[in-house]
Amino acid sequence: MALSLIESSGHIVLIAHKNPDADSLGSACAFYSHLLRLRKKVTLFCASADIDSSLAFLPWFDEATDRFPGDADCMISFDCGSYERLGIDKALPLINFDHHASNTLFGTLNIVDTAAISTTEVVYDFFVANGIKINGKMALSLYAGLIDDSRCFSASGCNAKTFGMAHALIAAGADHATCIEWLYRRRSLASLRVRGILLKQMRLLLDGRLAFFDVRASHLEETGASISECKKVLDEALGMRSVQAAMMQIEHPRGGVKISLRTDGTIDAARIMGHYGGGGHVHRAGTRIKQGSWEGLAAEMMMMIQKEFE
Ligand SMILES: [Mn+2]
Repeated sequence: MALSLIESSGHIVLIAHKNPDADSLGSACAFYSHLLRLRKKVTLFCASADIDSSLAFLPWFDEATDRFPGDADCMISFDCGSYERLGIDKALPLINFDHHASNTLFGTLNIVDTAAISTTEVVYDFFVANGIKINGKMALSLYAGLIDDSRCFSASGCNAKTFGMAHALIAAGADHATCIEWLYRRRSLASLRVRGILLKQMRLLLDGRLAFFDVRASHLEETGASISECKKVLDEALGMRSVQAAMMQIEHPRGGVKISLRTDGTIDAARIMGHYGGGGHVHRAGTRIKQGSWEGLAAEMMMMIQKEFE
C-alpha cells in the first residue's frame, strides 16, 4: 500500500515535526536518500524555521525548508503523534510513520509501531521488510534517531532488537562516534549555564518522588539556552533514587507555557499530558498551553501525579 502510493506520486514531501529531534529528522533524512534513489522529486519540510544545530551532521540537514511546495502530491510524516505536530493543514494523501503510544492514526496510511523504541526503528523495519537497501547516509540517519530516542541505549525499552538494529546500521556505514559527538558530547556554554541554574532551583515534591523545574523566559534570555537544552536536566533529576517523575514548566518566549514530563515508568506520562491536549510516551510526554491562565496548572498536574502514585 505504502509502496504503491510512493510509486504513483511525483513530488513527495517528507515532514519532520515542529522543533524536530534526531528521531524525526533522521527518519526523514533516511527516506530522503531512498526517494532520491527512486528518482522522485522530494522536499524535506519542517514547520520550524530554526532547526537545532546539533542535528547539522544529518545528511540532508541543509535541504530542510519551512516552505511547503505547491505541486506536492503525497506527504510522509515521521515521529508525529498527532496531525497538529506537522504544523500544516494540507489535504494530501499522508503516510504516518511513528512509534508514539498516543498516535491518533491521522494518516491515510498509518505505519505505527508503539513497541518500537524510535521512529527510525519503524522506518528501518519498513526498509528491511521491503528489501530496500540501506546505504551509509541512511544508516547514519537511522542510527541518530536510535541513539537519541534510546537515550544512548539507556532507556528501559532497549532490547535485543535495538542492539540488532544498531549492529546492522553500523555495518551499513553509520558512524557511532559522529552521533555521540554531536548528540551527546557537545555542550554549548548556554546549556551548561542553564543547567547550573535549573539544578540549583529544582524542587523535590511528593516525598521526593517528583522533581519540579520552573523555567522562566528570563532564564532563557539570561543564558541564551534553548528549550531543548533546558529539558536535558529532566533525565539527570530522574537519576536520583527517590525520583520517579520529573516535570518542567517552561514559560514560552512566544507566549503560553510548555510542560514536559519524564517518568521512570511508574506512572504514564502520555496519559497525564493527554488530559492537557498533549501526548508522547509512558516515559516522556509534553504539551503546550497557548492561551489562558496557566499559573495554577503545575499545581493541578502535581495533584494528578500524586493520585497516580497512590
Ligand atoms: Mn521518537
